[in-house]
Amino acid sequence: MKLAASFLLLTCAAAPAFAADPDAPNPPTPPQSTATATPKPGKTAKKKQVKVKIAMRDGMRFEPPRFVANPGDEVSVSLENADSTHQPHNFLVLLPGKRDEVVKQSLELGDKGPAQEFIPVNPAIIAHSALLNPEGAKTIHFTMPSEPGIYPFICSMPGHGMIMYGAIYSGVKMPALSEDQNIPPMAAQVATPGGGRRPFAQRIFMPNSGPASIAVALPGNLNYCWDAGQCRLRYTWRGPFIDASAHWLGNGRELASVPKEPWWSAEKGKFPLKIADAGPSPAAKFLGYKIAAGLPEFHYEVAGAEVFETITPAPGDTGLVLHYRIPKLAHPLEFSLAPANAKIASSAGAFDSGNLRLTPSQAADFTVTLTDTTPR
Ligand SMILES: [Cu+2]
Repeated sequence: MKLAASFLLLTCAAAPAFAADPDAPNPPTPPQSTATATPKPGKTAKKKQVKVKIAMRDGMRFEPPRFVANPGDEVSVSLENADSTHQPHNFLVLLPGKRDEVVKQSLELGDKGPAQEFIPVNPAIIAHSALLNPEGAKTIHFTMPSEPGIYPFICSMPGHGMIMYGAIYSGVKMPALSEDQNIPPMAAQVATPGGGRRPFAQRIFMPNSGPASIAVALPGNLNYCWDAGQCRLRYTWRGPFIDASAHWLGNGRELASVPKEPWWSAEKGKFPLKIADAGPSPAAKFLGYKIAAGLPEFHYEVAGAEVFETITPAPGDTGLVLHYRIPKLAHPLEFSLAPANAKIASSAGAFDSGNLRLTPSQAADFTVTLTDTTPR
């Protein structure tokens, strides 16, 4: 008993100190914007400043391909030419809707191009950098115009602007990365772990989950977040996989963002498995996972029993199937899951108001199916 108690204490002490909600130990605000408000000195509020770092990457890409500002903001963009193929690039900010026009005009500069550093004369260019040679770095400053809108930015080197562009969302809502028509399709793919491949598993910081989370894109159109700290499925959503641009660009501790509302989320603080007649279960202990056919099989321990869990899509993408293997169980297993928006069924035993009791031999190999009942 004493051992079990000190283990629990240790588990608690290891939890992050900022966890106001034990189920959401990550900082609650997803990093939607790189904008930082200047603290108000005394009575006068200063203009908001937006500081962004943008790298010019191989394959003629700006990274990140987009950012958020507001009309009137003072914007500084620190540019770095990180293109390992040694191409020079520049950075032009344009008025909304002027991308094609300025790209075409820069192509028409012809022999005059080099002398003008490939920057045409056009009032639609509201700010620009000089040409950045390989490994060059420069910071440019400009003020966002008072009109809200989607302000394109481009590289105007001949042949670059057609694919090397991005967008500033100024006072305009930014769409999900995968649905953004104002950035190159390649840019969205690069910021999606796996580049749109399914199945795909990514260890990453996820919103509304513990710091040790694994996001999984299943074949079809379902995705889920599994919390390795708590050894359980946290939520599942349909549609595009996660957007990791904030994570890749930040210090690596930023949260990925989930583009769609989950159709099912686990109940807070409730672990689904309990070994019956074995007293209160200590916290589940994560033992690792392996990838088989692209899908992770999670391995953990509950009250001395080893559990193997794999999650697959239900036929027709109607929901998720949780496959459990608990090979050496000495006592019956109690299983409970909050239905939320799902209909829950099992391959053995029967759910009685969300609770299932299985004999050790039934628990050796069983599935639980969560069927999505939300209107689609
Ligand atoms: Cu370029």
